[in-house]
Amino acid sequence: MKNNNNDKMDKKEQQLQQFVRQNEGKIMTSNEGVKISNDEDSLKAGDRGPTLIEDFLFREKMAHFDRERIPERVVHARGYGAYGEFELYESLEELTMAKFLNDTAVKTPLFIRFSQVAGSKGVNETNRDVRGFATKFYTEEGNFDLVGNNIPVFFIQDSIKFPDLIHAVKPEPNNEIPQGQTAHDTFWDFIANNQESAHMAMWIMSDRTIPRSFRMMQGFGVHTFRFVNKHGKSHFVKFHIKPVLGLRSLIWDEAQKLGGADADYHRRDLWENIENGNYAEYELGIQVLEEADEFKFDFDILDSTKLWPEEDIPVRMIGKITLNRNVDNVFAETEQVALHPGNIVRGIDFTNDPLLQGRLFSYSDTQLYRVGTNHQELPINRPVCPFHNNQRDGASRYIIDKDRIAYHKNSLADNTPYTVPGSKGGFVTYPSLVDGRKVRETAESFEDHFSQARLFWNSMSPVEKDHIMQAFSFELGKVQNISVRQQVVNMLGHISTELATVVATALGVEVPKVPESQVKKSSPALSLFNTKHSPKTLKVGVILESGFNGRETNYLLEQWKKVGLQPVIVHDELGVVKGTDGIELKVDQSFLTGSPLLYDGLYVGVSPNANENFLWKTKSFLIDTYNHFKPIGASEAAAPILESIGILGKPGVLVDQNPQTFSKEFIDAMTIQRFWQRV
Ligand code: HDD
Repeated sequence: MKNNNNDKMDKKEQQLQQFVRQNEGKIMTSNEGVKISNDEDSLKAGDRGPTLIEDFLFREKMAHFDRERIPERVVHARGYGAYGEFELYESLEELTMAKFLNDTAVKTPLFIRFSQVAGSKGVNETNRDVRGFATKFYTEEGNFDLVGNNIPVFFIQDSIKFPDLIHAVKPEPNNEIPQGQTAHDTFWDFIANNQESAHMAMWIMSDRTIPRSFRMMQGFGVHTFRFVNKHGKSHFVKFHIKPVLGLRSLIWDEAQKLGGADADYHRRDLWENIENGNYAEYELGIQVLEEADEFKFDFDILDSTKLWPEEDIPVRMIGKITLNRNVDNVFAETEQVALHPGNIVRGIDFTNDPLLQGRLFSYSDTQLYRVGTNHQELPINRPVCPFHNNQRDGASRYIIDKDRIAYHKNSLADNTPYTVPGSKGGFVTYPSLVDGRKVRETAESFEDHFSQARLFWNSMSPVEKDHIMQAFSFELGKVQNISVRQQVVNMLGHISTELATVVATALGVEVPKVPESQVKKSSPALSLFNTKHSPKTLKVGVILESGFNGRETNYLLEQWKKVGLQPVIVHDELGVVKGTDGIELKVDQSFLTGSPLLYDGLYVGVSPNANENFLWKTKSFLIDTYNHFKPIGASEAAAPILESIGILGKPGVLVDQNPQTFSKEFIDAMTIQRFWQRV
């Protein structure tokens, strides 16, 4: 929601306001300010004659249009963002001198861009893919960017392999197929031949890669970072972001079909909810490790293919993130935002993680190419604190530096802008000890690729395991090369014989005879089933025929809205639907514009006497909802319809015999969301 009151705006919003322009109600001019009298006819020699090159208004308009696009991001091209704030629960002074993590009175403005890794800018949003979760904190000491994903580990250990990974996952170059998907030969060939990916492969084949909403997924900083306190003491830290609504995912059949029903499913969900005041809320958490404990684990803490089990190193919640404001212009803000893991502030520092080290080069490099030399000056990117230095010029320089002196050290400007020591707020790199010969090698401690993949497998519920097996069977089933299929299944054999056997059978390849990991441990925190859920903002499709029970339906709708459910009234035509008791409801979607895929549950207020077409549509909505394991509610009159398709009395299918108890039971069913017992 937008603030119009300047006093209520945070620092970032105030800064952005200086650049916002409103065109409505204004005279049209050229970019040079010349008032335009006709914007529909180019200047021609005679009304049927050729256009004259003299037409400076045509030339300006067309040349600008010709340059409207900038290169899409080489990965994470499709994304969507929003502004918000971070509030700290308690001072972390003992761990870090970063001011935004010390002072609970400070609310830090931020911007988050969610994204999909593999697809291009127009890819549909429910494809199976890792989601980017990238946050720019506009702190009073400069910008801190946490450029993470919704998965805590990564495919590779050394960033020199990143171009190879991306070449393998992107559409195959000879035919540019498939778009934004991993279900093809080159991707799985890469995985099989770079077995450090085994752990990540398990995550991407889980339901994590088909989230229900950006508002219902986790974020992870992935790498091990450092916190440094004012005494110069360092701790290792991993960042976590947990959604207040709990974690929810789509199921595969739904995700595939949703691509057709609404290719903008995730951005629409975020945009609409923020517009309606249902702000997206998360908690920021950290796992903290003493420097002395660096070598205490059976994995290397510098290896980005490994997580720190939360049961061993608990996540401490340190503050709340709220996304509460949509952008004004997606290009100016979301497209031009330049995120970079190298943007850190005093009190936070890097580690030697070889994946992080390479990222520190790649992001600033890509922004220089994609957005330009002066990308940091753009409104979305500039910090909210003062910034001064001797960097000058470059394409599209915006700031006018009026000083004569643009070098350091100088005497003519009294050696300003001046540097400040660490004790006065200057950034000082943590003096970690580095020694060793220059080598192109992987550390031995990075060599175990299967233990945590097995830990992940052990931590899944039976339903999640089933989904993983189906996902591998689907993806590898799309792989044409039999040897690649076999190689991946062989790799899976090292993780779990059960998994490899099921997938091998589905694919018609050999069950591998390789020793499986002996890890028995599990980490309950990794299962999607172990998070707290809320019914808030879930959508209930409410199919109503004319003459529906007005008073009862109104009562149900009110009860549901009270807990934050969002009813969507569905009828065969748009307009209004009339019920008994003089009650009329506005129809939100017709059978044509709506879809059972778009609702988290369905209620039908339809009697078997409805016309044939209405009944047929109602049944098809019911069948899809049922097959996707989602809650179904029905008025008493509708019970025979449920019976006619064989779902009456099945788990999560409720009939309204008493509106008070039914409304509550339906809310509970919505909170549970999926009734896996149906199969
Ligand atoms: Fe990356 C974008 C996340 C490894 C190189 N990455 C990008 C974005 C996210 C991530 C969320 C989108 C930012 C936005 O919304 O603008 N990337 C990750 C994570 C990684 C990771 C969590 C592993 C822990 N990335 C990674 C490596 C490299 C890159 C190893 C190369 C050395 N990533 C890029 C990039 C992108 C990018 C090419 C493309 C567009 C951009 O940076 O701004 O530089």
